[in-house]
Amino acid sequence: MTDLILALDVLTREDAIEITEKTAPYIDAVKIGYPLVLGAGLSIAGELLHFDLPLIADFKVADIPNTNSLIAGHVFEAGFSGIITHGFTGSDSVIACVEAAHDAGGECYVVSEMSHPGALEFLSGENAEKIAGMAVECGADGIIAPATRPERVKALREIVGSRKILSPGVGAQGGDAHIIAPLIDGMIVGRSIYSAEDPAKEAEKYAFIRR
Ligand code: OMP
Repeated sequence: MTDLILALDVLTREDAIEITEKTAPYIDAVKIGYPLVLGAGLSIAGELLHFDLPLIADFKVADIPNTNSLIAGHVFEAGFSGIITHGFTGSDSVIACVEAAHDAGGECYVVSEMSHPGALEFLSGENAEKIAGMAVECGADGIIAPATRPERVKALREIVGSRKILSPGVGAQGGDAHIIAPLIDGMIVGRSIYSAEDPAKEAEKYAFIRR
């Protein structure tokens, strides 16, 4: 069974509420980040909590430990239950996010390998494997790994064991839900759901991964 995580990268409060309301029966969590928070304000998190779904903050936090702690503090105070942080900043920065998450009873996921083509320049291969290993050592709850490269997800699974793997890249970026879902714990899908004419119907198409 794999969770379906809606990447809600819409730009207004109205669109965010409408799409979450329509898709809520078919999804397991909502991930929001800069596009929506810069458009609608951090208070959108409190509004989305009414749908009773876990909220993941995708700010890909990438700063010094103190700044990471301050950012993560805001995130968990706003009601999120998970945070996505970058890992290339090093273990002290990652630990700052992990500690803030765990203090709040939440989870921290570390970006290990990204899904877009440019990731192959820096955030892939040996670097990604080093980051995944470090994420485990730092006590992170999981990693982000690319649905666009299932063979890489398999390699990273060898490193993270039973920690969660959340994977974006299905749909608009070309990843195949049938291939990736059995390998991961959470499938992150954005545009193919929220840009669809009928987002609920589109989300329901992924019901097979949740069984
Ligand atoms: P769609 O491509 O529209 O399905 O959205 C994918 C979502 O996952 C977006 O919110 C991206 O910011 C995010 N994402 C990636 O696409 N690739 C990554 O490597 C990492 C993330 C992420 O951390 O969520």
